[in-house]
Parts: sequence; structure tokens; C-alpha cells
Amino acid sequence: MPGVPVEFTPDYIAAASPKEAQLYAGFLQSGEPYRSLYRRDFHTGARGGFNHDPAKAPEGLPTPGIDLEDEGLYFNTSGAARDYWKDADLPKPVRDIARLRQDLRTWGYCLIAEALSADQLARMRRRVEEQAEAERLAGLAVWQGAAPRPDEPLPRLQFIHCLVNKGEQFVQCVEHDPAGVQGGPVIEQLLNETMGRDFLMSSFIAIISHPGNNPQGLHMDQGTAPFHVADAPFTVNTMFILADTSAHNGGTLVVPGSHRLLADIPPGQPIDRPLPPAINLEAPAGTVMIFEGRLLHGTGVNRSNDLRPILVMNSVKPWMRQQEIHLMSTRREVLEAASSKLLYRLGALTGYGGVEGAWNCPEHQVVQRLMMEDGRYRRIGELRPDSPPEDLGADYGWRHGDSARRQAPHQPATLAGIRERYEGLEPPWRRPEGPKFPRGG
Ligand SMILES: O=C(O)CCC(=O)C(=O)O
Ligand SMILES: [Fe+2]
Repeated sequence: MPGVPVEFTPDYIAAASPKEAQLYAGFLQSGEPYRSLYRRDFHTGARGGFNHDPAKAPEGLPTPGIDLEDEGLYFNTSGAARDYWKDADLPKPVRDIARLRQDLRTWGYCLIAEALSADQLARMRRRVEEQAEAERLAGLAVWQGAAPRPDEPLPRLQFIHCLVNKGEQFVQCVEHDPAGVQGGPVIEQLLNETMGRDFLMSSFIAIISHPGNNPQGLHMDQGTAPFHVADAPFTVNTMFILADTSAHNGGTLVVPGSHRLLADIPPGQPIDRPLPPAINLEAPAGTVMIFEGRLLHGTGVNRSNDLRPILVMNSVKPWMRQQEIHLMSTRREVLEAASSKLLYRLGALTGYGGVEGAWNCPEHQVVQRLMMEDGRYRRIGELRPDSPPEDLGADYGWRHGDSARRQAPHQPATLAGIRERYEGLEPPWRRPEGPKFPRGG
């Protein structure tokens, strides 16, 4: 464009912006901590991550492929790794909240024994197995991770997404209702203490490792955050273990205590100390593992001939983005029957994430979602004082939300015909009876 000052032209800006001159390059572009983690010989007793593609495999890794004998690989935990940890008082399944707290603080995870009763476990396992098989038969199965061999197109880790749509017991898990998960009250107490009572549910999925499944690279689930603080995590996972789990069937690899080690390293700086080796999670079916967002972990290798089913529910701070856009994903029937607590945890109560400004005045966005689904949510566009009455008076979705309904009777300048048209209309949805969540009232 002629006349634009040269300082505003893309070529000038590109020439004046070499990487070293850019703001916060060290912080934003360091690639840490993963750059350090995947460096060869970094973990104590591990020579690198896994990737069958030689071009992507960590430099110097001898042969691509899963070598189940080589103790130097991070996913083989029976030799040196076992020795390393043999005298440590690592978490074991218990019910005592004092011990659970101590394990979560010290090791970054804890194991709640019999969090699912025998009956709850059987019901949940049956539901997950049926759903998993049905999604495979329906051509709807979701496979994640790296395929075990270059000639195999699909990975062997099956995900079932959006569990709240797929069974009442899963909704009860989100609410920590003892009817679905007897250990719910203990889980909730630990999450409240770790995250604050106003955490959101980010995603709730089943992860079924099929025989021959690859190990997953070690990662932190709060790894998307650009920094970590020593005081507390930003995310916490609740894992429901539905089959006895060990190194043999791909029990999750965890590096005990890694949450503290990584949080102590300043943002963007390389890891300057050796990390301890990973171990595989060992726990009976019905155990719930709570592990926090800074803990290094990943799926193990499934060396058995059976499926390894777990459920993982991720919880995040209310100012973080949820993995699932629950307001779009959740089935209408589930939303219409939802408690205040479920709606809150799905992120349906604003503060953030509101439609047409409703983030600024707490209200449930179920009205907006249902109206959109019915094709009758109209957005406010360009208006002028002399816009036609049908535009000024149109049935905008905004009129039906809580905030608009609260303010409508007091609007000083509403044209008479418009005020009358919308006065006293039933809202398309009302919030559930009972106290508001997370604060009463
Ligand atoms: O499958 C597992 O054991 C853990 C999965 C996991 O960590 C993840 O998907 O982020
Ligand atoms: Fe993870």
C-alpha cells in the first residue's frame, strides 16, 4: 500500500526481527523440558525415548523398535530401575487420607485402595468394554500414539472420549458421587486441597492399551503451561484402574518425585541434574491413582495378551482451557439432567468462556447451547437507531440468558413494543434447584 511508513511493512519487520532480538525467546522457544528429557543418556538408566522412525528417533539410539531386553531404555523397568527404587517407600494402595496426602506431596501421586467397590468396578469395566468394542465395530474407535511398526497404520492405544455421554456412572465420577465411586469423597477432598474447590473437568476418557502397545514418551500433563511452580500443580489427574496393572500389561510409567525436580528448574532452562528412572504402576483393579500435573509419566508397553483399561479424568484451574469443549460435546439429555456441580465442572458456568459477553456476568450457558442446537440462537449484529423494528426487536439469543433477563425490566430506553414482547417469557432452560456450585447461594 502506498504511503504506509516503512517501519510497518512486513519485509522491514522481518529484517529487524532476528531470533536473538525477539522478546522472551529463551522462555518461549527453549523447547524445555522435553529437549533435555529426550537427550540421549539423560535419564538415569535410560538411553532415550522411543520412536520407530529413525529420522525422529533420539540421536544415537541404536536400533529403532521396541527392545524389551535393553535396560537402558526408559520403558524397561525390571532391572536397574527396580534396584534404584527398592528401598524407597513408594506409594502403595491405601485408604488413609493422611498417607494419601503425604504420598501426593512427596511422590507426586497416590493410590486409593478400593476406591471402586467390587460391584462398581464390575459395572464400570463392563460399560467400558462394551463401549470400546461397539466403537470399534462402528468404525468410530480412536487410536492415539505411535504405531508399533512402520508397516502398521494404526497405534494400539484406544481412547473413548466424552465419557459423560456414555454412562451414568461416569457422570457420578465427575461429581465424586459415592453411588458410582465409593472413594469419591476422598478423591474430591484431595483435589480440592491441591487445585482449589473451583477446578474444572478438562476431559474424561478411557485409555485402553491393546497387546503390543508402544510406550508413550514421558511427559507432564501440565506440560502445555509455559512454566511450573514449586508450590503446587495446575492440573491433577484421577485415574480409575479397571484391571490389575503392572509392568506386564503396560501399567503407567511414572518417575516418582519428578514433580518436585522439574518444578525447581527455572522456566526455559535445561534440566541440569539426572532424573531417577521410571517404574511401572502396580495396583489391583478398583484402585484410583491421583497424580499431579508436574509428574513425569507415560503409558507403558503392553506385553500381555489382554487389554489394559483405565479411565483418566483431567482437572484444571478455572482459568485454563479445557481439553474438551463440553458445552459442544455433551449430549442434550445429559445437560438437561445435570446437577449444578456437573454443569460447573463441565465449564458451563461462566466467568470465562461465555457467549456474546456472558463471561462477564456469571450464568450457565446451557440456554445458549440448547437454542443453538435448535437453530434459534440469533446473534446481535450491526444495529443503528434507525434499523428496522424487526432488527431492533428480533428474538436475539442474548435476550434469553440470565443476565439479559435480570436487566431487561430495568433497561431505561427499551422501545415499548419490544419490552412487551419479551416480558415474562419462560426461559428455554432453568438452572437446577439447590445450591449453586462451587459456592452456595
Ligand atoms: O495410558 C496411560 O497409562 C497414561 C496415559 C497418559 O498419560 C496420557 O494420555 O496423557
Ligand atoms: Fe499423561
